Amino acid sequence: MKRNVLLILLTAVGVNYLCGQVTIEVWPGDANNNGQVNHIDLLQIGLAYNNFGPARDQVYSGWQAQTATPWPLVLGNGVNCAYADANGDGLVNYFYDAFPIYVHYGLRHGSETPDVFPQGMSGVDPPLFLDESAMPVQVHSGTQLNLPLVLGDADQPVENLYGLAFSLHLDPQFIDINQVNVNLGQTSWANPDNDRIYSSYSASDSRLDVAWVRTDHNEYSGYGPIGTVSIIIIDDVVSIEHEFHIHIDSIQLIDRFGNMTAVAGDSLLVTILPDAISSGGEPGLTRFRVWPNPASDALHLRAGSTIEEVILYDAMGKMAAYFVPEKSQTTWPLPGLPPGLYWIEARTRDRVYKEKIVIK
Ligand SMILES: [Ca+2]
Ligand SMILES: [Ca+2]
Repeated sequence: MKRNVLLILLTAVGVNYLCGQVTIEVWPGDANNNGQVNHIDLLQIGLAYNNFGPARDQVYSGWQAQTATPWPLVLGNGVNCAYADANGDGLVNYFYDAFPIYVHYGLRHGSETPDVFPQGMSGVDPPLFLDESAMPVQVHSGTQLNLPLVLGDADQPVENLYGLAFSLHLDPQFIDINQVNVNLGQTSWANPDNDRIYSSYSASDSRLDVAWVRTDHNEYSGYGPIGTVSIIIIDDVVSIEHEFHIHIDSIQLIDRFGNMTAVAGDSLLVTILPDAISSGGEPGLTRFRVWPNPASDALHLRAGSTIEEVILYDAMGKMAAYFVPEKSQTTWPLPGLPPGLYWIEARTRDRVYKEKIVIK
């Protein structure tokens, strides 16, 4: 009778007790086991990084519960490290455990415990904002904005930074979210030693979820730029002035134990000026297209003019493949590449296009 009560209790908290052995259910990608896969799970991978425990006997790549033995280490936020081991090999690292976050992004299981985003106050808490001073004097259709992403300032510096997640909201009328490049790989006060992983996920056509986290269990304090957000205004002919905002909200900043600090979000106004003289081009004709996405063995490419070279970078910015099409439309038979997230960079005579691609 006592055992039955124990079984019911343990099942209720997501732990099973079978044949004398405690087991848990790992859903690949839901690293913090809150019932939903999203960018916050990348923070959990950073918290659990390089920890190890029992490997799983059977590993499935699909979205289903996988029975696992709990690991000895439970993190400061109360989550067992085994949940971060998406591929079940007994070690938490980037290449095999972060990719399931992409594949299963947004999926849910069981009852969800929503992720927490402490609301920060401007002037009281450290800010997170795009540096408006880097905005070009004039913004037109086709203009590329390279905006430094700044965390903290001299009045409100950040203490004990280990990981950061936030959402970027953009207007799909003016921005193609698949062409937004968030680069958080640069050396900075938060990343003096390139010991970080980061990712951005298109949650919808107007929302990009971004996560950045260290992996060495060391925290940093300070303030200033931590990366760059590159945005291209859609290359359609614009005949009247438009305005739109880029918002940053839903921020979660953690220390190396997973404790949170409130951060104040921000909103940046962008004004698109009318094109002086229409070139007579068809709207959208000059945009770069790449398909299918996800891809497996080949990519089709098309641009408004001759594509001089194409480079594939892996998610950490390392070159993975190179191709010289010298045509405006072509098919690129891909070399064998590990499944994962890549950036494709295509260069024409006067433009550089960048877009996210998943190779499966
Ligand atoms: Ca989760
Ligand atoms: Ca693993």
